Amino acid sequence: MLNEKIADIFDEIADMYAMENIQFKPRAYQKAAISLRSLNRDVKDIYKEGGLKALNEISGIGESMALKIEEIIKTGRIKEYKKMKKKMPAKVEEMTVIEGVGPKLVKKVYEKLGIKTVKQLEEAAEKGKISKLKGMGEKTEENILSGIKFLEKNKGRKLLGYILPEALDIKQDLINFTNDKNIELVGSIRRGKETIGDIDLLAVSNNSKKLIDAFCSLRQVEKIYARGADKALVRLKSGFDCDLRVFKKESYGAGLLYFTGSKLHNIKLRKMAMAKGLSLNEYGLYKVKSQNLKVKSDKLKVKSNETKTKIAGETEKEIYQKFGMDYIEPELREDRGEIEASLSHKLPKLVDRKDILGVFHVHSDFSLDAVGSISDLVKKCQKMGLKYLVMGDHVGSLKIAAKMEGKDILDYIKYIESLNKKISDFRILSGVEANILRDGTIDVPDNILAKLDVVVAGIHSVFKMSKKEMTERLCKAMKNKHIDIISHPTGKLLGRRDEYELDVEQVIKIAKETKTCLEINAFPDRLDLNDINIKSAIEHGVKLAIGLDSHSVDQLDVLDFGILTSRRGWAEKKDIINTYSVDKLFDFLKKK
Ligand code: DGT
Ligand code: CA
Ligand code: CA
Repeated sequence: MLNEKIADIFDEIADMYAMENIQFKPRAYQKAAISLRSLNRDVKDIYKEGGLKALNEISGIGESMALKIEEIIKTGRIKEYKKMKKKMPAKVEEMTVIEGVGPKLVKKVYEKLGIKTVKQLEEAAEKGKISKLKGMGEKTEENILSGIKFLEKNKGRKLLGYILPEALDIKQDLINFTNDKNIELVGSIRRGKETIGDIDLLAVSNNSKKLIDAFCSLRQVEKIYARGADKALVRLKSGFDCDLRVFKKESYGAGLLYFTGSKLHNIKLRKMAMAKGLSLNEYGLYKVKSQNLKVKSDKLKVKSNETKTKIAGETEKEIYQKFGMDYIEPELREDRGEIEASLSHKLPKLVDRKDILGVFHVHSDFSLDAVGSISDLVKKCQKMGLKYLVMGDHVGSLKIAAKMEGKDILDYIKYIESLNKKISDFRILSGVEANILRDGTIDVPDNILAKLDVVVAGIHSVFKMSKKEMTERLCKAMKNKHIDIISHPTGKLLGRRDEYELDVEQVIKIAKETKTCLEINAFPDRLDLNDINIKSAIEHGVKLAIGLDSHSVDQLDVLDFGILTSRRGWAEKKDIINTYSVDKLFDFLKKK
């Protein structure tokens, strides 16, 4: 789709305006980019049907952005962008992906040192040239280097949130193409892991040639690495690798089990099989009998001969059953105690999409930071079968949004009340996301926090602190009785930066003591808390809230990633407050 290409250009233009200290313009381009990325139709088609007017009607796209889109559709380029690129030939987008590198830094290193690429930036930092520039110190230089290293270390792995839609598309195309219904995503995608190495598909078919041919000729395929009778490996145009393996019906379960992984889970199962005189591979579970055969020849030789009888293979469930185990959900298959829990019939009953009644931490255009009005968000939530929506627009002094303070927040609460009067069988809760300052305080007065239904608070600046200081900062915030939920508690950005220094165990302990919820941030770049921390929080009796951190109506769909991550953390319905009814939620919030 053209949408993605235009969105990338808009992002770059936004950065270039930010370089020049031009206000407002960057925001318009960024918002238009978000809105283009979340459209599920090609803008080209929208334009063809309804012209400029239709473009203008897309939420988040104003008149001037509509004109830019028209220009690129008609002429294939944007004049303004070409002009800017001449002045600033550095690869702005490539460089600003590095944590700690913003547009202004890019401008400075280009103007002073002629740096245009990440590679040149790395070389200059290594030689100590950056710290010598005015206004930059050794700290900046260190940050640049560690940011680049982090990117390199994570190269090759993609975020679940970006790869899953494409994987589902491919699966659906294959199903449509071949009429074979039994095609499944396996590997780390089926386990819902936060980052993914490659897409794995598994199919059942008696005509594997037809399926392999269809797979290799999919429109998404760029290159075929390998192609055999029952498997193929391709490179997709989007840059991902994708595997397909075809199985016969009688081995489907064993194939699913093997290729879903994880490797550690498989290895443990295979060892258990061996200890029982069984053998497990991707085709089935077998009983092994070894007999000593006496073979007559010149000398009497004793030869050991193994015979294998298949005892299970068609479904995963029957294989687990042969081990005396309950079925283990894919999200748990990491060898983190699930095999033992299954053997003693103590597996958790994982939270499910249908248990979810409401969503937290949703941004809207009220604070000018997101696209989509609260009314539109409500409509989408209702379509999703939800009963309530807890708003979470930014407030306080943070620069990322138009400042919403004091009276603005009161207006926001009133506005939400007025909307609530117009809808039935659904409730909007007034809520905000506030900033936890360096000293653990919040930059919104208590009397205003008290008027909101739900206060989410998170760290959005000053990430570099000692472990002790950072832990105290978060704990102090949790002791504030108005704060209900801590957003993205560990602060990591997948593929971009690690967690800040933090004693997570201590945070969990204080969360329990203060009756504060911790967030499971569902946004693909965050997924924070992660699976391991979720499990630990649950073991300590802390309640968790799936927060979407969405910035457009379509982004409400990230809920699915929040659920997958919760399940990977062994969460049950009772652990996740999104499963509470509105009444139960209010009761719960009152207890703090
Ligand atoms: P990824 O792609 O790095 O995100 O992770 P996975 O888990 O999808 O790994 P992948 O694609 O290499 O392989 C898919 C599954 O196949 C994996 O989860 C378990 C199984 N598998 C692959 N190699 C081995 C192996 O050497 N031993 C065993 N037991 N299983 C394997
Ligand atoms: Ca994989
Ligand atoms: Ca693979």
